[in-house]
Amino acid sequence: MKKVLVTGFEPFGGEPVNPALEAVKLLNGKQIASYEIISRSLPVARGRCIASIVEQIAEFDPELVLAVGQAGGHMEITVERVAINVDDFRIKDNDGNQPVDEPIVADGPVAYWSTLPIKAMVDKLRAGNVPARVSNTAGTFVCNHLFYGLMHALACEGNKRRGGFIHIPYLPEQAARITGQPSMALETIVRGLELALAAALTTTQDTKITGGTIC
Ligand code: PCA
Repeated sequence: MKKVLVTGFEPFGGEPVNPALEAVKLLNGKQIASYEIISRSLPVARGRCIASIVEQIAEFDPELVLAVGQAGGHMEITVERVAINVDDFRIKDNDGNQPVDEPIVADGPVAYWSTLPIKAMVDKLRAGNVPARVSNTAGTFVCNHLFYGLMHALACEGNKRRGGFIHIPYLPEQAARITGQPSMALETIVRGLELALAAALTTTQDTKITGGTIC
């Protein structure tokens, strides 16, 4: 059976859990649109997370790769449009790195687009009653770093497999501790990821519907 690799990050920034890892663990071994889902964890570490996903791609030979990360403060599941070639870390990663304005790939392109149908994915989530939107920035921390590294690796192979990134909100148990932050139940996040994967696997030409912002 054809495979899909879904990754989730380990906890970081002092949090005991990362909803991305909790959610992707629940997808491991499932079947979506005749594809087998393989989920794996990644370290929140500059460089090492890219090396790890590249190894996982070599091991499983997936048709599609979806990376998932926590975005504290987000109210919806956000499907990322673009990864940019810069590391500008506001906090240290789990290895203690804190680069400022450094390229992820020296002499790499400024940015890579997701090669997933981001509009169709958002549409499918909303139709399934899961709050979602397109996001035009994955930040400048480890998630953007991994997203850029992933898209660079896929481009270097000739884009024979598709890839992209999704950010998800805090879990209610995290928001209850931090206070004043939005959250989403784990079961809703998991259902959202399943819908997003189903849309990505069954859509080759993205839907032309607006997902932009004014500023
Ligand atoms: N979120 C962070 C890094 C790991 C994660 O889950 C980010 O958005 O960069």
